Amino acid sequence: IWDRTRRIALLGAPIDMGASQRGTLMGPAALRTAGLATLLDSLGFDVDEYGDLSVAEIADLTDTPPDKANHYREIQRWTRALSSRGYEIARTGAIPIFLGGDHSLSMGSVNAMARHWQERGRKLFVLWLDAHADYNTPETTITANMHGMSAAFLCGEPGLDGLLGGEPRASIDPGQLELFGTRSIDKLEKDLVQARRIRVADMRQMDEFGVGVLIRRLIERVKENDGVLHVSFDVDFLDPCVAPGVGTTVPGGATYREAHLIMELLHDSGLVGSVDIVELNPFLDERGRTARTAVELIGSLFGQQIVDRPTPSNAIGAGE
Ligand code: 6HN
Ligand code: MN
Ligand code: MN
Ligand code: MN
Repeated sequence: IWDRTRRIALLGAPIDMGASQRGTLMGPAALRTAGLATLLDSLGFDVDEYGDLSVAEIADLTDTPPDKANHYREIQRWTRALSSRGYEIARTGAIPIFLGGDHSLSMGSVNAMARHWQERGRKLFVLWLDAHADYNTPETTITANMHGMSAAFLCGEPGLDGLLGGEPRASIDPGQLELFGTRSIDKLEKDLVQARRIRVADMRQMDEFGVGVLIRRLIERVKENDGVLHVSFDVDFLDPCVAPGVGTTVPGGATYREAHLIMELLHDSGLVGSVDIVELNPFLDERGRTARTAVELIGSLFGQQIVDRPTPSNAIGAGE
């Protein structure tokens, strides 16, 4: 994809009603302040800045909200708007980066990308970099927070069926999702993840095998299926020492270097077609550290390196 596409589209989704803590609505502004567009420009991309999405004008929502889905109406407006805007942007041929905002935004962004690639006969694989599985439904949830339901919704789980209204729903198969960095999962959520046979690279696997092996395994699978990869990057994937600006910190996350290696390997694969950066909460951040770290990681994902050289010769598939 990258050989052909040197254009990136930035779309902000200032949304925080999917989470329990307010403040992620400042995420897009913080990522811009940390220099995201300038960095991408310096890496040779043309950056299309679409600004922040606004959903104020969407009315006429008549379905019955589920019992356990906080702020359903607001999230519904966002999901519909993101899905249709994301789809339009994808059609321009640029690589969309969705700037969050809490993780409920992925219900719109990933739906848009899945629809886009489906129409082109290609499967969308989704890498869910996150401390959490986000695989709850209104049935299983303990908190009723919708940012904990986005991955399940995208895999076609029932319970939020009216969310998209007239927008086409383009669910992915559970086999096209990979949870990565998981270290917090609710009881019923875990049962559902296991029943659907979702691939989970949890922190123990990261410790035992290292991120290089795990990410290369995913890359191979995407290639075998002629797929395209969407990276949904919840900044709580990172260890709280590196990324304190998050409402849902969980100890024992990815280190700075592990995260960069993941991004570097993904870059080299040439398979990444879209990205979410979510859950950054500038209200909780320490002097912009988390925003800056997130932007540095996006730099690695889009080709920033110290020395321009091909992937090391001991890499799987090198020399092909
Ligand atoms: N996130 N499993 C918890 C819940 O409320 O369902 C946490 C969800 C966190 C969501 O970090 O995007
Ligand atoms: Mn330029
Ligand atoms: Mn998440
Ligand atoms: Mn999370």
